[in-house]
Amino acid sequence: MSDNGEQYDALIIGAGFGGMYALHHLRDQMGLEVRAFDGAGGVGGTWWYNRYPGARVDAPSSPFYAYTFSKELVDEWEWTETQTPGPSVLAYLEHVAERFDLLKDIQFDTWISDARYDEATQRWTIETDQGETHSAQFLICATGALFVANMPDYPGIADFAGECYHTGRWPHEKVSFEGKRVGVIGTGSSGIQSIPEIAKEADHVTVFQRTPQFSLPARNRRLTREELEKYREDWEDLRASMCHRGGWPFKTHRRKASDYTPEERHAIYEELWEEGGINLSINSFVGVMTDKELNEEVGEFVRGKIREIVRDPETARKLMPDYYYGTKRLILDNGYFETYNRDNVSLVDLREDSIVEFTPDAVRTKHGEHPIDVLVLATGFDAVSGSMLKLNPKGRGGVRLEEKWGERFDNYLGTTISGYPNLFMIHGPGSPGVFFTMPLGGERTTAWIADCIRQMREKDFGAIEATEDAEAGWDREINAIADRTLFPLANSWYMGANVPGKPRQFLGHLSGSQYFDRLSEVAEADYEGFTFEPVHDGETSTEAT
Ligand code: N01
Repeated sequence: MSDNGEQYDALIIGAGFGGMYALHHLRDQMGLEVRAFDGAGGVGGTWWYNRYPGARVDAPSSPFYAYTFSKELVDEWEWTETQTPGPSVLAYLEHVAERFDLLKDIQFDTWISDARYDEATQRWTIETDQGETHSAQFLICATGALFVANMPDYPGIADFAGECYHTGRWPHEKVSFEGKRVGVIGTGSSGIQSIPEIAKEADHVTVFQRTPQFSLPARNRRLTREELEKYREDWEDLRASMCHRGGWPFKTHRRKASDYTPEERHAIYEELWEEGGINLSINSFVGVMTDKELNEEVGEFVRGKIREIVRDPETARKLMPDYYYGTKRLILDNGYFETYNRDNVSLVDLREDSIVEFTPDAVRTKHGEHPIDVLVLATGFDAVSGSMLKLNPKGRGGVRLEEKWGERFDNYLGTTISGYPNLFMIHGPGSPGVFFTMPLGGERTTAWIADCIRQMREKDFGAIEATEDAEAGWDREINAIADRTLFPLANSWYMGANVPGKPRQFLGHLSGSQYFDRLSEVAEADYEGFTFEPVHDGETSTEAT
C-alpha cells in the first residue's frame, strides 16, 4: 500500500464472462497481480442482471456458449438444454468462479467512480464508490457490450405508479404477474423471450411494438447424454472449428441459390425452419446477408410463417417485419408468434398508434388508453460503446472518453484507443462481440492482450498506445466488411440506431475468424499501428513501430 492506494499490474472492470477469464489468465497463467471490480453483487455480468422470465442463450446449441480453455471444465459441467436458461448460465459462472478461485480477487458491489491515466508514471488510477484508490499499469475494461439500459423517455413515464422493470435490470426476487395487466415495450430478444412467459401468468399483456421482428423457432430441447459425451470426445476439433467458423463449430452448406428452382429453395427453407435455430440463415444459401433479392425471398418466407401462425389477420399484419431479414439481431423464440393467439394478449403497433403519454395507471396512445399494473421495459441497451462511456476514463491530457467519442467511437482492433495508453477493451466497438461466441471471443482477445503485456515486459516498455492513423485504418477495414452486407441498412443497435442521438456507426466486426487472424498479424508485425514508450525513468521519448 502506497500513497496511491493498492498497486497492481492490472485492474479489471467487470466480472462477467470476459472479466472472469481475464482475471484467470492474467493471474494464473502470467503470474500478474490483478484485481477485478464489479458493481453487481456476484459474478455473471449480463447473466447477473438479465433475470427476466424466459431469458436463455438465444444462440445455437448451448454447450458452445461456454468457456473452452479448460478440458476439465468441459468434462465436469453438465449442460442440459440446447438453449441454456439464464439461471443455469449463472450457476455455471458461479461454479467457474469457485473452481478457479476467482472470488478472492473480485470486489463486488463496487462502482468505479473515476479512472485516469498518469503519463508520468504510465499507470492507471481508479477510485471506487467505496472511497478506495487503486493503481495498475494496465486497465482491462470487460464492461459488457450490453449493459447500459436504454430507458424510453415518454411524457409522464416517471409518474407511472405501478411496478416497472427493465429486462436488463430484473429484480432477484420473483416478480408475480398473476392477476395483473402488464404492458411490455420492446420486441427485441428480451421482449420476444419474456412475452410468452409473462402471458402464461398475467391477466392481460399489451405489447407495444415499434418495429416488428424476424424471429425463428429455437426448438429448444434437452441435450442427450450421447450428444454431451460426443461433444467432450470431439472437444479439441470442435474448439478449432469454432475458431475458424465465426465462433460456432457447425459446417454450413455452401449452396448457390441460382442452382435451385424457387420451389426447391422454398422446400429447403421449410426444412430449415423445422430444424429451427439459426439454420435458415447459415444453412440455406450463400449470400442471404449480401444479396437483396435472396434476402427478400427468405424474409418473405418468414413473413409467410408469421401469417400461418397468427390467427388474427390484423395482428399478423402488424407483426410483418419490413427491413432486410437478419440485419437486426436475429431472434430465436419459444412460441412468440403463437402467443398472439391467446385471448389475454394484444398488440399495439406504435408506428400507427404512437404513445402520447403515461398516466399513473395507463399508457395513453393516439387511439386509445391501455390500463396497466406492471410496465416491462424490454427496450434494450446503449450497446457496445455505452458501458465504456459510463466508465468514461480520462486518458492523456485528462481527456475524457466522452470527448474523444463525441461523434465516432474510434478505436484500434476493437480493443485499444488512441490517447488511452495501456487500456484494453474486451468486446469493445470494432470487435466481433456478438458476431462471435462471446465466451470464446473473450478468451482469444485476452490471450492477445496477455501476450502483448508479456512482450512489453520483456522489452522494458512502459506504455503501449494505438496511433490515430491505425484507428482510421481500422474504421475503414470494419466498415468495408460491413458495407459488403445489408447490415448497415437497418436501424439496429449494431448501428447505434436504437438510442436517440447516438452516432450512427457499425459497432462490430462481422468476421470473427478474420478478426482474430488480424490480431495475430498485427502482433507478428511488431504491433503495427501502436507506439511503445520505454519504462519511464524521467524521460518521455516514444518509440514508434
Ligand atoms: O434489446 P433490443 P434486447 N419506444 O435493442 C424497442 C442480446 N440478448 O434487450 O427495434 C418503443 O434488441 C426496440 O425497437 P426498435 C442480443 O444480442 C441476448 O431485446 O429499436 N420501443 C426493440 O424492439 C440482443 O440483440 C439474449 O425500433 C422501443 C426493443 O425495444 C441484445 O441483447 C437475450 C423504444 C429493444 O430491443 C439486445 O436485446 C436477450 C422506445 N422508446 C438479449 N426504445 C440471450 O442470449 C427501444 N424500443 C439470452
